[in-house]
Amino acid sequence: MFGSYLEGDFGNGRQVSAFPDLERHQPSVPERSPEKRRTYRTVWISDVHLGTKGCNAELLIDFLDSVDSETMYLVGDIIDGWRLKKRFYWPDAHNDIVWRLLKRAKRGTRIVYIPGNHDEMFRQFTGMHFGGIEIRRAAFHDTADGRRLMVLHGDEFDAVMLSHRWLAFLGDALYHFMMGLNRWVNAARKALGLPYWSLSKMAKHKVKNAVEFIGKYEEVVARAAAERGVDGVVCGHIHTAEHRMFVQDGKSIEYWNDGDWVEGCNALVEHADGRMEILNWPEVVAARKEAELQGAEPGVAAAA
Ligand SMILES: [Mn+2]
Repeated sequence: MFGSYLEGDFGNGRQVSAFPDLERHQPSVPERSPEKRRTYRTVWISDVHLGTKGCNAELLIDFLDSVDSETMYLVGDIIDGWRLKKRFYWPDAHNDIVWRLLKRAKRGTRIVYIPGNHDEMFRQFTGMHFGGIEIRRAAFHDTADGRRLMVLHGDEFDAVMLSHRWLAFLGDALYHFMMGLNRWVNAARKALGLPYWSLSKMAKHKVKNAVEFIGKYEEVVARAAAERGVDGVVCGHIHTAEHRMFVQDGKSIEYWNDGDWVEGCNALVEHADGRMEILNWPEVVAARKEAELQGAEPGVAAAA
């Protein structure tokens, strides 16, 4: 199913084998030199949805070729097994991402993969290692400045959010429609030389029910983290990158969501001193292109 990368039946057989020979198989998009990368202590990404058209592989490849870290958490929904079962879709760029992740593990990055609901077929491998990637159901991360964070995908809280289920159904159909629209809008913008633009990011901030749902979700997750006695939580699942602070029993709890690579294209990073930051990769790319343009035309830089 995954060519020479991951072989196995993701329906009933539920097996994964045959990892690539990283030297013999080279990615279709050549990897940029690993020397020039920005290095962080930790990187969190989730909701990549490999195996769907929604996955923004181009931006993720750019991110992986630009950033390195001591530890990397893959916070679920990396491969979309649900969609793959319905309709097989696996372009070369998706292999390129798997190649880059395995290569990164081989180079010494500690990679912890916490499967989500769309890649729950990997949950049965909890506690095992594949190609240097550790599979876990959840993890605890200690930051450089001594905070303890619980890391999990976040679909665990869907049951708690049952009253909002109608929204989830409506949301799914609407979401796929909007993602289609998002691709068309961005193909047009790209042709015009305009930077990437997120349609649903705007919509999420405009639609009252979605805002309420997300706000409630964040609170539920943060409260659960507080009950576990940690300082905060990192999750994904709702495709909305966010940092919020909550107070539970007089103790502050931090909520982080690392976003997605379907339309927001965000990653969460921890700097060497423990400071954390949400990166918006389309903005980083736009800034880099702007700088390159100014570098090429000194007159423009001077005027700006
Ligand atoms: Mn999910």
